[in-house]
Amino acid sequence: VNLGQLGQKWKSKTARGIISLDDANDSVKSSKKNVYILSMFPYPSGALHMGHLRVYVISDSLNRFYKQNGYEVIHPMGWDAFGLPAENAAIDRGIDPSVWTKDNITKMKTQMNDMLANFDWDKEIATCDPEYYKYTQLIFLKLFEHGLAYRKEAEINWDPVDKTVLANEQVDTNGCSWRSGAVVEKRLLSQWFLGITKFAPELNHDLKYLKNWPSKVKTMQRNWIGESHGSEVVFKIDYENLREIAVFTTRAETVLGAQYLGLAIDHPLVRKYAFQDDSLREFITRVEKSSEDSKEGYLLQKIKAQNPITRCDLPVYVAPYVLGGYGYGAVMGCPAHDERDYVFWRENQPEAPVIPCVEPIDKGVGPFELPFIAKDALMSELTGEFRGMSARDARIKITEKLQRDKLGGQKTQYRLRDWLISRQRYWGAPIPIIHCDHCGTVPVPEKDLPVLLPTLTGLKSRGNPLSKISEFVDVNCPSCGEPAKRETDTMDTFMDSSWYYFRYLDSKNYQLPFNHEIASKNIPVDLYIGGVEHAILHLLYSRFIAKFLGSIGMWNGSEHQCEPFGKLVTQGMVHGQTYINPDNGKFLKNDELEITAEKKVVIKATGKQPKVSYEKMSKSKHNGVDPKECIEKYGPDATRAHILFQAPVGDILNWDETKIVGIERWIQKILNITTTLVSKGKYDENLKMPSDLTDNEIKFHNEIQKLLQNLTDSFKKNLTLNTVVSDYMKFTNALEVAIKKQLIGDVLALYNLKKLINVIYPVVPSISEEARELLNEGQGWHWKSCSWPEPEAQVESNTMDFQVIVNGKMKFMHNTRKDFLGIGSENVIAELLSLPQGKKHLANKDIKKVILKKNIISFITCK
Ligand code: ANZ
Ligand code: ZN
Repeated sequence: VNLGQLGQKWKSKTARGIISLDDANDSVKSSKKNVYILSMFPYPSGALHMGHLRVYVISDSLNRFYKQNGYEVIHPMGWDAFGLPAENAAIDRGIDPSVWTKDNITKMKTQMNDMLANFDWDKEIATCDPEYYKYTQLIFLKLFEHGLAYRKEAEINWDPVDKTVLANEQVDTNGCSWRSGAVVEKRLLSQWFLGITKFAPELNHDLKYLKNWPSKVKTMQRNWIGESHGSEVVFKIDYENLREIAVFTTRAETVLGAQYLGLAIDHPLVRKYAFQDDSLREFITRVEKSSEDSKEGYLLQKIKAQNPITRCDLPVYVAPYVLGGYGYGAVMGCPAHDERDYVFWRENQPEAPVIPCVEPIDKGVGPFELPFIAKDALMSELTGEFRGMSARDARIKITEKLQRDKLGGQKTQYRLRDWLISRQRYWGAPIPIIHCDHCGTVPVPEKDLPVLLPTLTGLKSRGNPLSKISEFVDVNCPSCGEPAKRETDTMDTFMDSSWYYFRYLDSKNYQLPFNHEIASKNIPVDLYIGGVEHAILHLLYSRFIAKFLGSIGMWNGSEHQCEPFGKLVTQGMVHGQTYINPDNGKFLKNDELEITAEKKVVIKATGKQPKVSYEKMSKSKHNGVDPKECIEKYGPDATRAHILFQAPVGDILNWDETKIVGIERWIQKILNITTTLVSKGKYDENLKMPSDLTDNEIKFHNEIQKLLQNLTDSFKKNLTLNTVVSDYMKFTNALEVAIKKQLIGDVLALYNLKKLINVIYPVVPSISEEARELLNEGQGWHWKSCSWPEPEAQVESNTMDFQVIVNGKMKFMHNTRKDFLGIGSENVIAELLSLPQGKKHLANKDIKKVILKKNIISFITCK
């Protein structure tokens, strides 16, 4: 058969879903439970790539499995449709980004149908659809209302050619834009932020409830949030109207050895000082420009900081290694106990001593090496009342004292920063804010949502066209009615994708983003499948928004601490076969290679063999594979089975098409078995398992039940979808052999063929349907039920294996009826002697003793 054509034949039916489940028995139907299976929605670039194919094969197989098991499956699909590529394509081609996007959506939907992915298209959403972004804007307004959306000056990466803000990841190591190549400038701009840091404690602690997330992903989230337990220490100063500098430390006990304070270059005090100090301004400019880690500091002559414990005065430096965005942007420098502080102090105060305040527990007499950074230490003799105390105890005591003196106390710090969502771009959800000279920042009233993106007939230039469209910008203030200006920034597309799984559940709701009850019933999503590249940002933003929406009562997730995703599966990447020229290390194209008569791949030009490896698919490596071509060539079923079979879902998949023949052979076998059985005669559609089974039939039956149990577990518990395919093959082979060798009767064969046809449905749906049709046509049946075959009880055999032991050595096994030993030793010996093995070991032997016990027949003989 031509598998490509077969896929086409069944496409419309199997892609639409389970065609036969309605015929499943009523007990299944009445006990329907919900399960929400979600795969990360794609950016509508126009074509599916192998990563998409892999993730949707996984989610669709599970979707079909759960449907067969009587679940009400929620399996939606949509489009993460805002973003830069649409805008750039529109500029290059002079078309509206929405037109380009809609076009691509149509193309990709066709491809999803071609791969037989069965999505609930009635739930479909596109984030660029006004009916969707209306609610993205509403969520923004809710955040604003709760003080979680605010505008602040921030230093951003500005691309002067593309006229846009760039994310840090879009600036290369030379400080140039990845797209335009221009040298990126730092600019201070007013930007919108979301207060995700307010949720940092929950985002960190609730990770412990995510038992079904890969621990790797949880670790990445934990590191990103970066919770750190320590102390705040306040140093008194007297500079103009400023009275104190606070620092964050995880080593409060080292306050006794603090020798200076270090401030980040954007610390407010430094900015203030720089107003009156030209050389500080020069220093700052120099440091900002240089890409190296500068060790040079700048002493603020006019400031002294008082140590809150020792009351000594300390010098204050501007120290470029101190990060502006962490803690208080200030450190207490302890050269004796911190590597960076040590380096800084040596550089800036080469003559000054380095004074330790803690020492090794097993110090001995001699000096010890500095910096001494172990946390497990004793307070040195210089520390007065703390002397001899463990560093840990001193840390607690000192923090308590600071707290009493109102000069600090316990403090938990997070590395996580607030989320910058402003984009100076057209193709995104407009931020629903109006700037009024009289009223300030005014939210757009909910009734006026959505703030529609104006349609553009032709985007000509890069940058944000919104600011140039006066119909968009010039509005009246909703509060005082005076002329005002609309905000022209649009939102980061991560904002669109932070709540889409709520909207799927209620995508036709035109009053609310989603209904409270529906969301509370179905979220957390039972199974979320997607790429590990989203392990940090997308998942963190989604968790934040879900928790926020929970906190304002939009849904109730109390049992799950308002977590959006119950189980997370991160699928591995698909790597392509890459050929490298051993002479020059260049990646070879297909047409630079040929296959020899011995079926070896060689380089045309040199006849040499290329180096073969598997690498991430990319244009430059000429190793990309197009899912579309694959599906046309091998059909959707073989492609799906191949993808699952090649690697466990979480592993890298090395795409090797030569291995697909194995899958094709297996599929062919199923269809052959079906035709063979059809030719054997006509049977009743509702055939039951025969009651008197022969030994061979019992063995066969029991083997199949084991496979069915494995298959059920693989789908439900372990998600080992690669072993699903190998178990399918085992099932098929067992059936084929049993029929060929006539080990089982036709009724039992047909009975199990029906199971096989149903059990393969999740992975190869159109093959399942084809075999069903062959069977129905051949037998004149109307068999439609597609429900999952539960494993049946094992049947106990009438026979068993006996070990035959001669003089303590196991010689052979004998399979015979269970009551064999009851017939007496004479008869046992007689039966054994009738076997070739028995003759070999027992004939002409003088048997002294026979022991019959359980499954053992033991002989003692004379030589
Ligand atoms: C004094 C000290 C002594 C420190 C010592 C360490 C060792 P984590 O665990 O990452 O939270 N620190 C605080 N704010 C900083 C900033 N804005 N930029 C750079 N470094 C900063 O690290 C906390 C430690 O990092 C703090 O503890 C502080 O140095 C430094 F023997 O304070 B420590
Ligand atoms: Zn106003």
